[in-house]
Amino acid sequence: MFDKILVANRGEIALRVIRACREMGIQSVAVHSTADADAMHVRMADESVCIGPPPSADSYLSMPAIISACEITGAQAIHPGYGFLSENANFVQAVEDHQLTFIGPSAEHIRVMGDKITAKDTMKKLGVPCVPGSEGGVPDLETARTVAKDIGYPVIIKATAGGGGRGMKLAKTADDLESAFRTARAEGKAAFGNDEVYIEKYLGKPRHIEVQVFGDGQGHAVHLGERDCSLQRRHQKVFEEAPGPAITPEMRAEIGKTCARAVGSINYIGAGTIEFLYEDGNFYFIEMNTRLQVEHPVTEAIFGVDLVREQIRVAAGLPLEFKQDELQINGHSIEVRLNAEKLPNFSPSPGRISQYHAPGGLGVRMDSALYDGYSIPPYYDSLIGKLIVHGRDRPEALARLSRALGELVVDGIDTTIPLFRELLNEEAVLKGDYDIHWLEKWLETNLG
Ligand code: MV4
Repeated sequence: MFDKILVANRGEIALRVIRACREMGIQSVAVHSTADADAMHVRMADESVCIGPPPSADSYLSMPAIISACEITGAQAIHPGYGFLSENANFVQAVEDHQLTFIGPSAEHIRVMGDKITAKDTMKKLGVPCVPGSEGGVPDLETARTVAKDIGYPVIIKATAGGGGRGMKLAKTADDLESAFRTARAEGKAAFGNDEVYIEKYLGKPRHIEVQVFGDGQGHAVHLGERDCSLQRRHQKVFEEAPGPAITPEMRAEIGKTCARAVGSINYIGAGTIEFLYEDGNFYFIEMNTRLQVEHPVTEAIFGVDLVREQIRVAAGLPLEFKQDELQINGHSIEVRLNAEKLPNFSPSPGRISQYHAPGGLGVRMDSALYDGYSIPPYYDSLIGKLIVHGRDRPEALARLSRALGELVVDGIDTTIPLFRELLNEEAVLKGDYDIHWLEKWLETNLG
């Protein structure tokens, strides 16, 4: 096992990793920009290293600065958290070239899943159900017309280097195809330097269901059920839950088995998430994320496992601490993402926290790096914390969420907390009866 791990991140996820290290008797090293000298992750780690000026490109994204920080402190492994360098295959390569361990998947798996066409091709060959669409890339407009006519309109054109909603264009009819094709290409080229696109049948009212998988890198893999993350705004999740309210135990077992078999057969190591659109009882693969996700705590709550601990164990060459048949779902969990944003436009709201009070009690987990008097710097994303509740069933989790939101105090800045208090009055949220478009429509009606 490692003696010392460097955490290449900030905010609540850096705390999350430091906490796992401490429970495992592993020393932790925080890295920080000059804007984060007073940040909680710096205080909570055993050691810290300043790695550069405020812009992420010069600090949290600086590979030489982070690798140097390992060499200075003697850290043997790097946990990337989410975002930043967590899905950067070149970084994994650089880490390994320096005889350090990346706590996460191989550079090759990150590369394969980072290209959406190769990801889909790989999953299809492994027996994972995919959205009907083109075989690989679509090189020109003529091919696009043939494919679209074949699968039937509406279709969606997606940039292979995209993901998270970028470089994606809908063509409702044949009249829209040329424009959608050209725009998706241009966006892919501009944003990612890659103009390759592919085509899928457009699903009109799906849910976003993602399956948590975990591999030991030796061909053994398990699944930890699904999360329903349909409540999103501009491709940013705001409310996530596990298990999915629309998923039966039989469907879970079937899709879970398919996903675990798929990642086991490629010797995947660490945590991964296989994203699906779910409509009319069918799962359709869209993307795979090769990182620990923001919403991992809802899975931890219902399975009673520490996913970061397991990431560290498998990176050190140890086996997983549980087998598939030992994983049982207990109750229901919901997470809400608390952002420093001003409603109704969700504009960033950095500034000083004059008062912070975290909720507590049975079934309440608050993952946040806030403290009284902390100033949220304007350079990074607006996530200030995650409130995660766990109950014996969904109604109990909802009641607990409502109660915990009532206890939570974040003063001095604007936050998205009032939004959750309102959402908990909505029939659709209370019943779990929503799709990926529900929240945007609700915001339009209620805040627009
Ligand atoms: C789709 C789709 C409908 N049909 N693909 C958006 C982000 C990226 N991960 C995939 N996305 C979508 N792909 C087909 N074939 C609709 C979306 C989509 C969406 C997906 C998940 C959660 C929220 C969404 C909001 C708008 C569109």
